[in-house]
Amino acid sequence: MTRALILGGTNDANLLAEAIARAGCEAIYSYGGRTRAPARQPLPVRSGGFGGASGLATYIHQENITHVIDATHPFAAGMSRNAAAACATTGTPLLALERAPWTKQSGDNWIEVPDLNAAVAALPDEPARVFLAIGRQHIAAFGAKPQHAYVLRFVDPPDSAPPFPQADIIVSRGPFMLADELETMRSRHIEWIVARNAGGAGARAKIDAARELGLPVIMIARPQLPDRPRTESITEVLRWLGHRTCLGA
Ligand code: 3Y8
Ligand code: NAP
Repeated sequence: MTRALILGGTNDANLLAEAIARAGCEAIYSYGGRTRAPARQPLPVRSGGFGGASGLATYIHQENITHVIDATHPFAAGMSRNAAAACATTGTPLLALERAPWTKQSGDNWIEVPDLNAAVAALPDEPARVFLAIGRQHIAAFGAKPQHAYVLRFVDPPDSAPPFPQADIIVSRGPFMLADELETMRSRHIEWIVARNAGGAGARAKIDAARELGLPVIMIARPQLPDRPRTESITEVLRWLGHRTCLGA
């Protein structure tokens, strides 16, 4: 009998949960517990860390998990690495539901950088108005350039002041629409955008808005993830789960 664990926390994971619930497969949706009011799911939900790869391996045994789907965000590298390790030690089938990275299109003005520190270095020295659309966990590095006026976007209200004097915080979860991104950038006179290459549709509107406004985007490349089977297709995940068996057929 199939019993899947979905490592979630993304738009794609939410769509997968709907499809799995419709197919009648037994599954548990897992959040890392990062946000105060995560999206509701049509499946049983658990929240919070497992306690490293070994904790996840224990969870797999205790919960009789037969399949693990890594549908986390491409920058959730720690979770993905732990999932690969735990599935290897327990011999549990693992499949990543992973969206393709965004690719530069004509009209895009991207400065592609390998990591966060390179993104800070790529900002100009003269003061500018910068849209930091990278959440709140990794903004400390921008304290190295306090001369800029930053516009930040968080899922939940901040619990501490950002490490630079000029910070205007938008509290909003995705997915984001082009018209709203254009309005945000125009009304706040944004000159630079910093983004992670999340891929997918839920946060690409800022990239399209930057192209329309001719604004430079400092695009942070994805971290290296372990080699594991991957797909972009929810149908493929259902086939991989053998969803006929989920219905006990
Ligand atoms: C808790 C689940 C949906 C899902 C929405 C997608 C789209 C918006 C792209 C911008 C970029 C950012 C951030 C982002 C994206 C979707 C999707 C996606 C980027 C939720 C969610 C959880 C999180 C965690 C949160 C991080 C933060 C990152 C905001 C739910 C809404 C900036 C990543 O406050 C915190 O501690 C938040 C932390 C990890 C990155 C960071 O370092 O701050 N996501 N995002 C998941 C969990 O607990 O397991 O609350 O319902 C999911 C979504 N995030 O409803 O359609 O691609 O799927 N999320 C980045 O790309 O840089 C937003 O603002 O333009
Ligand atoms: P991370 O750095 O890769 O993981 C750090 C630790 O958080 C993991 O080792 C694990 O703790 C726990 N964790 C992460 N995701 C989990 C999940 N889905 N279920 C259970 N535990 C989880 O994670 P992150 O980048 O902070 O992302 C956390 C969550 O937010 C993920 O669900 C991810 O899909 C979502 N998200 C992240 C981003 C992003 O930019 N990173 C963007 C959108 C959504 P233990 O080691 O204790 O097991």
